[in-house]
Amino acid sequence: MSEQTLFIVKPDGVQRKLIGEIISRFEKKGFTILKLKMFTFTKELATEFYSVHKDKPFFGELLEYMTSGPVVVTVVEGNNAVATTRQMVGATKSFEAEPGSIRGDFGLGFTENIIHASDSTESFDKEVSVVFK
Ligand code: FUP
Repeated sequence: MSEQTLFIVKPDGVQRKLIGEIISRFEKKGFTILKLKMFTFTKELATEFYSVHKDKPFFGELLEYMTSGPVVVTVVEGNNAVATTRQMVGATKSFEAEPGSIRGDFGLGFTENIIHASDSTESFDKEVSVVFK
């Protein structure tokens, strides 16, 4: 079933010059790129984006990192997009992520884990409205 989802190349991914590599993987997989934008999160926008985590102990660190430099947000469309994208991204802790996944191939970090992807269509709807408002 064709679906849309969103991924964000996070500040460490941009700094490490992985934008092209990451977008290329999604294109080669067969996804259609619908929207693409580079911007830097303000504290306010990052708080809105990660509102589900706002009471977590790691929230301060997460906010600091997400606002530390530019990100690239992309909306893609294709078969089973949400689950397939999560699989391509890999486990949250990059040091545990499967080789072949983006986090598994390019990182060792936890907070700094290169890429974000929506975890459900509900999250996608919320996230797209925050970053493309
Ligand atoms: P994910 O869906 O894989 O991006 O992970 P989560 O939604 O669980 O967490 C959002 C982000 O918070 C993660 F990408 C990394 C960061 N995080 C921490 O820094 N510390 C934690 O204990 C949990 C998550």
